[in-house]
Amino acid sequence: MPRTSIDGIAPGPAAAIDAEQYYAGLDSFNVEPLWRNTDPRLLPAEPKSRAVPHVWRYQEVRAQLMTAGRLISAEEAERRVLMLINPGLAPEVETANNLYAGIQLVLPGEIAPMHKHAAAAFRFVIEGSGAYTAVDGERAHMRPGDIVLTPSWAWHDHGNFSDEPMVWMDGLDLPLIKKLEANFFVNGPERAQDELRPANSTERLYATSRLNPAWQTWDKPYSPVINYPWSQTEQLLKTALDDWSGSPTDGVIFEFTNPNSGGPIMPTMGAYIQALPARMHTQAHQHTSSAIYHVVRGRGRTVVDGTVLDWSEHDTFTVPGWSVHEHINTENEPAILFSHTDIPVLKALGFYWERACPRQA
Ligand code: GTQ
Repeated sequence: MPRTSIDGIAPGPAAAIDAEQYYAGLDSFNVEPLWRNTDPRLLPAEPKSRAVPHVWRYQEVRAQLMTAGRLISAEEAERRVLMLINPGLAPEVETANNLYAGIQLVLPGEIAPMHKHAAAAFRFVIEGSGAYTAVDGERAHMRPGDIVLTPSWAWHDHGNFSDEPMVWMDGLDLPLIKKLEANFFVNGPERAQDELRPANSTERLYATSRLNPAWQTWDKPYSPVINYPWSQTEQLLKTALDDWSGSPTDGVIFEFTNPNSGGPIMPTMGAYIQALPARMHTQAHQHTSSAIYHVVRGRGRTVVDGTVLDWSEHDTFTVPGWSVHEHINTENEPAILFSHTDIPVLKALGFYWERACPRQA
């Protein structure tokens, strides 16, 4: 039988092909040979984040933010925010792989004008009382420790009617939405929204997680709750610490939930509050989700892939995905950490894995 040809090319000995010339020529077709791949992140034995463990010290960031307060108004800036850039991910605006955090300042009398975007956000209040965030026509008052949701495509503006500066941490899913190329943004028709309902009415309506208003219809993929007040969170942590030691890797930890589903506050971000009992040294573990922690109270350290992150009140630090980490409360009082994570994304797609590890310290 005569040998057949492919595409009219008669089969010949492999030696007839000049390999270097072949590889050099592939560029012009925008293709690369998989068998010569040099990107270690393409098919690794296990993931290794480009994000690095890092602490942003509140006293340093706050000083820079207060200088910004003299440099530019909230209105001019639209949002007067110092964005926390992960040194391993710069120049991308990313604090962790899928997560963003920034520290925002609104001075007395200022309004951060109305806008909305597809990216979802929440605010964790650091200092000041008496500012509000208006979300889809309802004002939520902001006190330290409150978490205020401004979900995907919800109108929001912030105003400070008090006589002290308001500082909060913004948490957004921006890096993920950027990667998905699904972000949209629009400025509002006014500086601030008209009030459609009494201030804090949603907070009062969902005052307990066990009684939901049965006449409310809610078909959005995020929590209807605008404000999770610190007064309730703090009380719960206190009483839980009396009775429970919590998880070996995280102490007494609670997830902020969507009361309709019991699931995360938003499809792209989960939010947690945890108390590490006095002197607790947690067991180490790793998980595919990333986390950004904000220190609400206390002092301690977190060991992340051998790097020691020392933290104290109002510092923000990041734990990259799949890094081995353990928390140490160095004080004789409970330490309280707020965190946001991309757990809902990884779980929804079937990529959430976690494993226990030997301690590093
Ligand atoms: O307040 O809407 O820190 O759109 C970054 C992007 C805050 C906000 C940020 C934003 C906002």
